[in-house]
Amino acid sequence: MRRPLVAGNWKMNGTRASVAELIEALRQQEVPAAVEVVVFPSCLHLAQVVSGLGGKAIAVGAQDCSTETGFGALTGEESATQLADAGCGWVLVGHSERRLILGESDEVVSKKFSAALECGMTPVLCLGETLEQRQSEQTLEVVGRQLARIVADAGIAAFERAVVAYEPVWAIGTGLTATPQQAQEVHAAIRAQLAREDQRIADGVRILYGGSVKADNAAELLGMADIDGGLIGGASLNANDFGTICRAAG
Ligand code: G2H
Repeated sequence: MRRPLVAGNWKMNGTRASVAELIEALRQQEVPAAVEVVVFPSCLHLAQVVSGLGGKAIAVGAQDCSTETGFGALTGEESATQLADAGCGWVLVGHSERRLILGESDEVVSKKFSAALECGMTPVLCLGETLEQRQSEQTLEVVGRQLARIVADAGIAAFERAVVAYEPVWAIGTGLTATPQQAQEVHAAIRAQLAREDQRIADGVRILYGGSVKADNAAELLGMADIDGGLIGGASLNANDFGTICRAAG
């Protein structure tokens, strides 16, 4: 009932030449029609990727957006208005690298989430706990608090047009992966929290797992009941690995 979704977060990687090669390699990949695929290149390469993947069933998103919509004096920012105009239908909000390294608060994440929706984009809301929080058994509390802030500000109906990604910080780019059972437990808790607001919306929302998903562990993770796809970092830079992960989701 929930269409599998595989998202590739290219992070701060790529040159025009390497992105051209990656586009060409992605175009060669067979992806089941049942699986929805979106890639998130650097802002610098959005236009190149939108035009390079044109005609392929791979959508393009941005890794971040401004809290402000429209146009104005905000040096270095891109608004969801501009990103949508550039051909992006999707945007990541609240990735842990932005929360922890760049100091984005729940308030800022919430504003970006609403800005994306206002401009007709699908926000992918990233949630996750640090290693210290997991070790002190605060995982569900931390993730629940991050989610509650968005539900309170945007309303549960917003989740009919949004995707959630659970990314344990300790598993991001470290080679450590949550076990399928650890991930499933948090995914189920996220869905239960949304279900307390609206069962139908909770049943329909897609919850992705992210954190060192690779070609060889994807099938097991994506096979769990409440894991509806993956947010893939490092492995999305290799078209063969990314294609394998997309096929595992189908
Ligand atoms: C988590 C993930 C993609 P990686 O950040 O967002 O990255 O797969 O490299 O852990």
